[in-house]
Amino acid sequence: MKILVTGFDPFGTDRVNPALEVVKRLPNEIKGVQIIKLEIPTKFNVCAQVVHRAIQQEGPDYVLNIGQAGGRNGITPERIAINLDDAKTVDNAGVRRINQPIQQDGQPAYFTQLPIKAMVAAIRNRGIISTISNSAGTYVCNHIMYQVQYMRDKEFPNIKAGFIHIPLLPEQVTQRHQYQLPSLSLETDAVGIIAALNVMIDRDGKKDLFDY
Ligand code: PCA
Repeated sequence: MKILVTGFDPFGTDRVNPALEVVKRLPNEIKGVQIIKLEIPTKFNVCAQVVHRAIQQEGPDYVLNIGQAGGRNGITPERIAINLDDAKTVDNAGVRRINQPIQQDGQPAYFTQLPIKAMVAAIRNRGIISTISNSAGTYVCNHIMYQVQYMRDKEFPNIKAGFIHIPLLPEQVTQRHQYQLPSLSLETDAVGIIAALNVMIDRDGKKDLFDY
């Protein structure tokens, strides 16, 4: 089995992205499952092209995209991706997409195939705050989650995919001088993401908790 895990590069005023940093820290293998790590650009469409190429090359069983969510206080697996780009700011290519569907012939929304309830439970078991999120926003993170689901819909039906948002790092909060914002250390991010990956591996082929 193979899991492709991606992390976005820094965007906006931030110089680091915890998503990319945590991806770099992951082991190359968990329980005999190969973990393929990929940096992707915080750019509409381009990020999807990069992931599409990696899926073609690697043929992963799972795709897990990870991104930063400033203001969140825990590790939040996303339940759903919607067919809409509506950005408050430009992406790393200087593009701002407003009220635009991502794919004309895609579904309005796609649910993740990941066992997000079991993932949340496992992350909490490590003493880390974790809740399911019901919106990945309308910026590049929702975009990539939607695009991977669209690829699954049209081209790679056997892939299971999903997205996890993680909080800012303490140093990002300090740099912004927005001291009221919550943060999580990279060490804790890594513990949480590894717990989530273990659940994905253990529950492969089984239903999610509470789905019975
Ligand atoms: N977070 C942004 C895009 C890249 C990232 O890490 C988002 O939540 O859309």
